[in-house]
Amino acid sequence: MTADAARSNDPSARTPDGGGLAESPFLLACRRRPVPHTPVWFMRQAGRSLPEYLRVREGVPMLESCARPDLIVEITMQPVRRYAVDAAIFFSDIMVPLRAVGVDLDIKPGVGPVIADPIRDAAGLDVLRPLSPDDVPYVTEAVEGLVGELGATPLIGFAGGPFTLASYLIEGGPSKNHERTKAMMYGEPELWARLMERLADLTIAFLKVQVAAGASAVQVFDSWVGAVAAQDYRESVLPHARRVFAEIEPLGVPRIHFGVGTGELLGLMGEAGADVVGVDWRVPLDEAVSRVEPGKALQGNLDPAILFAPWETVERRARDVLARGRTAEGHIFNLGHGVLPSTDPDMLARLADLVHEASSEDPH
Ligand code: 1CP
Repeated sequence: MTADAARSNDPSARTPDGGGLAESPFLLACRRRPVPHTPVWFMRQAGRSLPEYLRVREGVPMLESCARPDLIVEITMQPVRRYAVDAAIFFSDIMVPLRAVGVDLDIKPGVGPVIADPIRDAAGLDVLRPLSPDDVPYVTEAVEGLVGELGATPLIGFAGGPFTLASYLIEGGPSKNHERTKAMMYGEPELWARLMERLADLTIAFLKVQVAAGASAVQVFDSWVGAVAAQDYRESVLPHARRVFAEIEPLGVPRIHFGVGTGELLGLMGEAGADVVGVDWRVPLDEAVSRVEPGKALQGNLDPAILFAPWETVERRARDVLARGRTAEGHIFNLGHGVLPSTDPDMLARLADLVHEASSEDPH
């Protein structure tokens, strides 16, 4: 495969057999087309719970591992080798583009992202300059390498959503209540809008780099946006989310929009323009269908904590998710949030197999 083919947005150009990728169950389900079985992948499937991940990460700080194409390729491939997943997710972090434009931050083990100088005023915005592909050459190189290795398995690129990025930048790190973030959103709407515009620009640019290098789909993780009431989402977040999805649309890849605790926001998150709305475990998928406008596929939504219960319970709950997912125009099976770090990898392996077996008996 040539580099040009890898960079093309025509999926059929990317596999030696000329069509395997376009016919992948994951991409078909994103497009609400019939599938031979319900596709499955797991948010945060790379890293965290895998012993082979912990081995290759030994002594390598998180942000350094995200800047090394050899490690990115290896870690992205690890869950694909282990589980019968229908898609790979690029190994990176939502903070990588911020670091790449010069935000002084670290990802501390056991804590998460920590920002040296939180953004609290207009002068703080200056650090958020536009991202160019030259800022993240390791992303381009790793995506190109992965597309070659993955063959007919699609690669999902991702970026953080503007609210979630804003929260880390304003709070200075992980936050339970997002109080400073909301204080700016409610109290300084012009400053908030300028910050959100710059973050949306970064998200768009980071997704474009991944798609240009060959990613077949993208997911926007606005993980913490469920902290916002619907009316505030509509006024203060939706315009920015809408711009992200509108600017990615011409690239021709499916776009997934995910957040946690977003039951009250599912309709608005659909309105933001993604092809697929991610649903956490709090809202059953058949109920989510009625909250999201027609013309969307759904992704989700087994509670990641279920994987700590006996297999019989996992199986019963997974079959229930599949049955409810059949009421959607397209369904991609996933957890309701990321794989929890102490999850037994064998449970995920059995779950991926079950999803395939149970859904091919009764295809969507
Ligand atoms: O499958 C994968 O793990 C792929 C890579 C991936 C993804 C998709 C990582 C690696 N991070 C992310 C996205 C990400 N990062 C999100 C959105 C997904 C989600 O909601 O879970 C968020 C909120 C972050 C921020 C972040 N980075 C946190 C959360 C902290 C908090 O606010 O509670 C943490 C702990 C990190 C560090 C991180 N990112 C990724 C890994 C493997 C790690 C652990 C760091 C380490 O191993 O040292």
